[in-house]
Amino acid sequence: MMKKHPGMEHDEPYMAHVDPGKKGTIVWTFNRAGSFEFACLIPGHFEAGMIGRITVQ
Ligand SMILES: [Cu+2]
Repeated sequence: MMKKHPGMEHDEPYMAHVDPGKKGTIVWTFNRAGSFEFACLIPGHFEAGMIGRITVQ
């Protein structure tokens, strides 16, 4: 989706856009255990490894 629409705004409570050199905070509340992935959606960043995994026990 981001490759098709690179100017797409990310303005959902579960998303953050952080300028280079800056910091941001997202608060996620999990209501079940499991393994969850998160990633940067800027085109090429996911492929470059800007991904992570959270394990909720
Ligand atoms: Cu990125």
